[in-house]
Amino acid sequence: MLKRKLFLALAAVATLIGVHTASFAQDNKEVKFTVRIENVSNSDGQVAKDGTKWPFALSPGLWVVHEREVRLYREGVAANGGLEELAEAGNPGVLVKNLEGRGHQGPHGEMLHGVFNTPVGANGPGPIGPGGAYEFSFSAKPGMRLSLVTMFGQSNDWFYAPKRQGIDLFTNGKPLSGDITSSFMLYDAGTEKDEEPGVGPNQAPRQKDPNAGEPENGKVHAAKSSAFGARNGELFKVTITPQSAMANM
Ligand SMILES: [Ca+2]
Ligand SMILES: [Ca+2]
Repeated sequence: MLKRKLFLALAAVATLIGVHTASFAQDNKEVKFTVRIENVSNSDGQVAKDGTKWPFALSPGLWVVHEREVRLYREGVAANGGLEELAEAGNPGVLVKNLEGRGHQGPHGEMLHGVFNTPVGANGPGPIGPGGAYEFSFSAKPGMRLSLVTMFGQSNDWFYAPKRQGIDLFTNGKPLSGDITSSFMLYDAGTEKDEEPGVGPNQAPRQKDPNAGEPENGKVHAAKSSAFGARNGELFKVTITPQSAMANM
């Protein structure tokens, strides 16, 4: 079983590498990066106040590599429909559609985006529970930054994202490499009133429909009241690996 799983994981990575090398091989200034989002939370689960154990999970999400600020969310501003869908239902589909109206070249600068929705080794889209991981790759050149959003599973409307400007992919021309987990913040989309994570009746997988829950009518804000906001490295890990050698192929 384990061997097969590893094979599938390697096959998935090989596919990603193949696609992106073909698309960007002409521009040797670009560096190919691979990002891995891993759920490193305790496989025994998180413990609710009533003793219920529930698994920490992250949803499928959206990544964007951009020159100008991309504004997937703005603190202090009401969430748009796309962010609400991501934060409440773990579905990046509407956010992706919003981005497709913007050109890759133009007033917003160069931009590329994609969805991560299939866990490494899995056959189809789904969230990642303890031990699970998403991976995606892209090519970028100096001046570009990475943004991404993923829902905190079993919350009402929480999501993780880096600061609004995104994460610089280069410093003085040198590509970013290593653990970037601390660059992510936990936000409350302000669209649905919070229940205790993992046990609330209006959270997936318990809610009756994807939009179930009491409206919050609030604005996007840091989920400061939650202890989870300070537990990044214990719950998930994000690493980025540049493969500079590939840019010269
Ligand atoms: Ca909320
Ligand atoms: Ca809900």
